[in-house]
Amino acid sequence: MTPSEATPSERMLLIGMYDSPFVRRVAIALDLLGLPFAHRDWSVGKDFDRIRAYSPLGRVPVLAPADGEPLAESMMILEHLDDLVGPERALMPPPGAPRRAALRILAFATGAIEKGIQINSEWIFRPPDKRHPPYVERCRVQMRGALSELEKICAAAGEREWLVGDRMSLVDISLACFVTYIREGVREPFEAFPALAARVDRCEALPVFRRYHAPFEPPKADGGAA
Ligand SMILES: N[C@@H](CCC(=O)N[C@@H](CS)C(=O)NCC(=O)O)C(=O)O
Repeated sequence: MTPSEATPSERMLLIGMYDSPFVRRVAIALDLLGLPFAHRDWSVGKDFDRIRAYSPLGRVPVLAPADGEPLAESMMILEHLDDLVGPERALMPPPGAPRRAALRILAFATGAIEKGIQINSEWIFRPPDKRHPPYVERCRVQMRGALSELEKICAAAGEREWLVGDRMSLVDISLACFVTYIREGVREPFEAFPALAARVDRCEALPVFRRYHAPFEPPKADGGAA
């Protein structure tokens, strides 16, 4: 059976809204790999309990296969997707130098997005009198440090179409999803990172990235709205 022949009940279920950069990179990977999936755009605010029924961790993305335990953590989900399609089509570059290069870039991109999410969590989840500006500032310094390294990597890559290897990999997908969240959701100015911004803009113009883009909508800490 090819993926496109899967019936709705045989499809994987992806849980989480596309304004999450982690959910988004999984959706783009599923699409690029031709793996059909059903989607529930549940919010970590108002749909917290529904999400926890699939993953006690209560975070998104969650990927529930048609016939097994749900998986959480986007990187582990993505590794599972690579296993499903096999090494020829996998989105992570093969072991050796290409994978090491990919892991290095992914480490900085992941660090930057984690710091961006921590900056946002401070105002989303904490009341004003419980916020600690020095902590937010520290996160911002760390996020900008990682972005500066990514800028150097993109400047060195110049006009090369993809960052690692000769086709789009998880590196390009993750970089675009994470940087777009930092620009739109954390509102970080990007004048200092022109090569990074230009590379991300090129990816974001592709139809598959447009299909899974949603404007950032902060969840309500009390579960009230988004
Ligand atoms: N390392 C996780 C991060 C997932 C994550 O932080 N998801 C956010 C949405 S962008 C979330 O569920 N936040 C709610 C919470 O942590 O309470 C992954 O890669 O899946």
